[in-house]
Amino acid sequence: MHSGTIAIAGRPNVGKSTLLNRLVGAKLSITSRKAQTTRHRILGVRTDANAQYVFLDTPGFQTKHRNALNKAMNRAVTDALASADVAMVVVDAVGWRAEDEAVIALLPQGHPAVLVINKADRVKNQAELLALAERASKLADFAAIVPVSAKTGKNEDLLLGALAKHLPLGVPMYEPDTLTDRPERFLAAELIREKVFRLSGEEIPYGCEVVIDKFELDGKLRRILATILVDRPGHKSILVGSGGEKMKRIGTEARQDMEQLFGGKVFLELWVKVKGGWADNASMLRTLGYQ
Ligand SMILES: Nc1nc2c(ncn2[C@@H]2O[C@H](COP(=O)(O)OP(=O)(O)OP(=O)(O)O)[C@@H](O)[C@H]2O)c(=O)[nH]1
Ligand SMILES: [Mg+2]
Repeated sequence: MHSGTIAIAGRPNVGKSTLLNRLVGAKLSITSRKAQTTRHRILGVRTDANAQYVFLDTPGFQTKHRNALNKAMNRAVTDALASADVAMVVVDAVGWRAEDEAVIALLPQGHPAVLVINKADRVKNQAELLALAERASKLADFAAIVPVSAKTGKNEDLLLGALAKHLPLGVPMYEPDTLTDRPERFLAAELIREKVFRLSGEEIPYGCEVVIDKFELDGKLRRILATILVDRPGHKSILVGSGGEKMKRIGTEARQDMEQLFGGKVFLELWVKVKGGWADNASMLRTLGYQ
């Protein structure tokens, strides 16, 4: 059986996490319109009759370092690329940028790389895809170039076929029904963070983090107590202000996603706390699970 790891790398916002979720058939990795949504390496497993794909979703690669968090995020990208059997570089069908070239420059020698042109649903003229493929193939020797749409599922099978060919033959690493190596506690925190990214303005998401204070199984019910850390007092007032409507929505939507992913009822209680400077504090970042 073909079985191995595939690092998913690309600049922010090209649809890496949407693609991971599509490929594993579950909402494992959080997604939003905002750049830098993914902050950790997210492992997702898909097991078919002839192949086991162990995907490693990674944060969008940053060409500008702002703080220790950004550095940790970029490290997650280079570590995943170094450890994976195959690299999958994702670019956006609309708009080539210098950052795409920076990602291609990270590809380690000697590992096969596949270029994925995502968001193909946004391109009417196929010549545009060809021009992009040509441009990219001047920069690296890609084993395959596949246009896909993570949104519609277009060319999913073609992509899987192109990847399987380059996975080593051997015994699968995970049981066939394994989805991820991340515990529910981690996934719960991520789903809450996704709602903050999706439901609050431009500034709050980048300064926010989520900590699970309690995660208890009470029969089939999961009781979760979580705190959203924000960078500034002003951010806290925006989140909890105006009758707590925003917090209610964040809580409801996060809870619904958790119930879907975990397959059981969830009771979720959310708090907001101000914790300035966490994103540039090495020991705090370690506590939060960054390496
Ligand atoms: N039209 C279209 N939109 C897509 C497609 N794939 C992803 N998107 C959208 O693109 C945006 C970014 O998607 P993500 O999956 O969060 O992107 P990402 O590359 O993981 O982003 P970071 O984690 O921030 O690096 C979201 O609004 C997605 O809905 C696609 O195939 N077609
Ligand atoms: Mg992502």
